[in-house]
Formats: sequence, structure tokens, C-alpha cells
Amino acid sequence: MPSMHLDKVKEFDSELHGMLLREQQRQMDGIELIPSENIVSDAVLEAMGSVPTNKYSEGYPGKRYYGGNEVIDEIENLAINRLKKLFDCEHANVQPLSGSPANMAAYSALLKPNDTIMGLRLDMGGHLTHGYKINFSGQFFKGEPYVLDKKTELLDYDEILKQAKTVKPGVIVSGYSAYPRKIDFKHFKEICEEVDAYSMADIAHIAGLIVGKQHDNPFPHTDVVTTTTHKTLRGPRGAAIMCKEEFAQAIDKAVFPGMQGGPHEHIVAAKAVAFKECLMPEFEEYAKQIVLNAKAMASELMEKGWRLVSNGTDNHLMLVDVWSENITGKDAELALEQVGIYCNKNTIPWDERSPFNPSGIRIGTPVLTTRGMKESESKLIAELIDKTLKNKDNVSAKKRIKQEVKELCQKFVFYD
Ligand code: DSN
Repeated sequence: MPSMHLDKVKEFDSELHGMLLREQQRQMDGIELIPSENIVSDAVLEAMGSVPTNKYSEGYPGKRYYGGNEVIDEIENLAINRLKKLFDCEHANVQPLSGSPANMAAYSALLKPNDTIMGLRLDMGGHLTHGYKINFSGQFFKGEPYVLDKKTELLDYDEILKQAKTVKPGVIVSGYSAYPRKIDFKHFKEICEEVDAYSMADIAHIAGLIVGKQHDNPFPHTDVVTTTTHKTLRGPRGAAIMCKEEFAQAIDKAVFPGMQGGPHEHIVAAKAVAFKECLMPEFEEYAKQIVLNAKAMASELMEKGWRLVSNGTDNHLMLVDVWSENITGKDAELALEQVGIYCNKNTIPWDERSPFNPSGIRIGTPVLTTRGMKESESKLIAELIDKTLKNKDNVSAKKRIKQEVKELCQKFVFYD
């Protein structure tokens, strides 16, 4: 069973050691439903704590600005080649530190300042970095967001094309933070070709589903693809950019020297480990189970009377419209936290409430699936969610539910 190796921390810094153990315990005693989180293997954890953290290696394999990088070059090439294999793409850059800088680098490779970015509106399930006005992406560039169909709560490709013809974007971004359905990357490419825009996909949420063959690959359709590595890919906290060969030089230059300095090669090493795990046949089983679990949870919630955005899910996440039962997203998140079920409040499409206290919660199954839970546990968790929300002000009921949560978790310990 994976575990944190903390002997030296324990010896030197008992104060921090206690905190790290409590966080591990919290992760093990609770049901983590935040769909952008995951828990990593021992091998990924070990690689993150390894000696490449000591090394400066600005540049790329074979072209560094410091000596002593021969082994680092091998590590980075290993990660690059595994990632290219996973997504069948022509070029990969594994240096981006996180999702936002990866998107920044992609835009700076593709666009000039003030060019237009068309991404899904934030409150519809898009991301801050897809052109939102208080983010760099909406300040250095112009955001012209598209929306979801009001009735179906789905992407409306005809409307996206119509809008693109009017606003003439430099890039159209697909890929979302809170969209429970599949994305048609080919259709996005056709729209981009019609309006002469670059196609970009931010697949941070669904990357693991793509490599596990539960969602179509954005390649060969999409020009530039960004992803984080710590969500469904189940790697270290970080990111990567993949692209067609014609964009390779621009992307590499945008990451370094355009955006970043010394890469975090210990994290690149951990990315290499995670990518190897993704290449194993078991990973396809994992991705399949994530979706089966999400579907089981969604149908149980709907059976209990909860409205789900778009009436269900095709992927790893779902949005529950708790306001349709007169509970705010904030109150729902808090009540669930009190029983050890972690999720996040989230706007739903066309939300009339504020993002600080929206109408929905966002839940997903990557973590519980990593812990080995299957459809029956996913249904049980849906029942626990239902019970908690229906008893959100009942302290003794919540105490009992917390105990049930703990008992379930004890059967699926990941770190011991
Ligand atoms: N914070 C991530 C999420 O929760 O979806 C997106 O960056």
C-alpha cells in the first residue's frame, strides 16, 4: 500500500510532520469528490521527492544553458516520448509548471496581444484562463465567450460557428472545468477552419479519460492541446503542452524563455512515472471504471430526485442543481464537508445566483475510483449525499453519516 516516507521530516520538524500526517488522515477518512483531484502512486510521490530538484536546466534536452544536464536530458526525453505515445501527437513540452502558465504559453505562441479568444463562459463550466476578464487571458487578449444551449445545457456547435463568424477569434478553445458531456473536437476543428482560427483544447479534466479510451482524442484535429498532469492523468501537480509539429518551435519558445525559467525536473521525472502508469493496460480499466462510477452515482442521485445539469454525465463529473431543492451550493458544500464528503460549490449553466453562493455543486469520481471503489460504493455515496443534504441542519444525523463515511473509507485505504 502506498505511503508517505517522512522519517527525516519527523526527525527534523515534528510540527510540520504532524500537519502532513493529519492531511493524509483527512484524505483517507473522507470521500473526495472534487473532480479535478486525484491521489498518486508511491512511485509518483517518490519521484517528486527526488534529486533533480537540485538542478538548473533552462532550455531543452541537448540545448541547455547550464552544464551537467546529461541525465536530466534523458529524464525529460523519457517524459516527452511517453506523452507523445499516449496522445499520438507530434510534439510535447513537459515543462509547464501548471495549467494556467501552460495556457498562457499556448496563447502567446498562437496570438498577438488583443487578439480574440473564444472559450466557454466561466459560469457555464469554462475556465478563468479561457478569456475571462479578470484573468491575464482576458486582459492581454480579448475574451468573447460562447455559451451552452439554455434548454439542453449542451454545446451548440451551430451557435458557436455563428458567433465565430462575427467575432473572428484568433483561437477557439474547447475543454472545460465543469462540463459533464463529451466534446466533439473534429467539429471544433471544422469551425476553426471556416473562420481561420487556431484550434486549442484544454483537456486538463479529461486527459486520463482520453488515454484510457473513454473519450475521443483531440489529435489529429486540434492544433495545440494543454493539460494538467494531476487530475485524471493521476500524476504530479503540473502541466504539459502538446501540438502539431508546425507549432513546436513557437510553443517551446513560449514556455522558455517566454514564460518560465528553470524547469522543475523532479516533477518532470514524476510526470514520466505517471505517463508510464497511463501506458499500462490497467489504466484503461481505471478510466472505464471512473465513467461507470460517475454514471452509477448520477443515476442514483436522479432517482432520489436531484436535478443534474444535462440530466447526467458521459465523463468523470456531474453538476447537481441543489438550488432546485432550495439549498444553495455553499450550504451544500458545507454540509457535505461536515460529514467528510468533499466537493465544490459551482455555478450551473445560466445560473441566476452569484459564483460565491451558486446553485450547484460539482462532484466526480476519479479519486474514489483510484481507491478501488466501484458502482455499488458510488451508489452508496450518492445515498449519503442525499441523506446529508436532506438533513443538512440536523447535527446528530450528520454525525451518524460521518461515521458511515469513515467506515466506507476504512475499507478503501490508499495511503497507510
Ligand atoms: N481548479 C481546477 C478545477 O478544479 O477544475 C481548474 O483549474
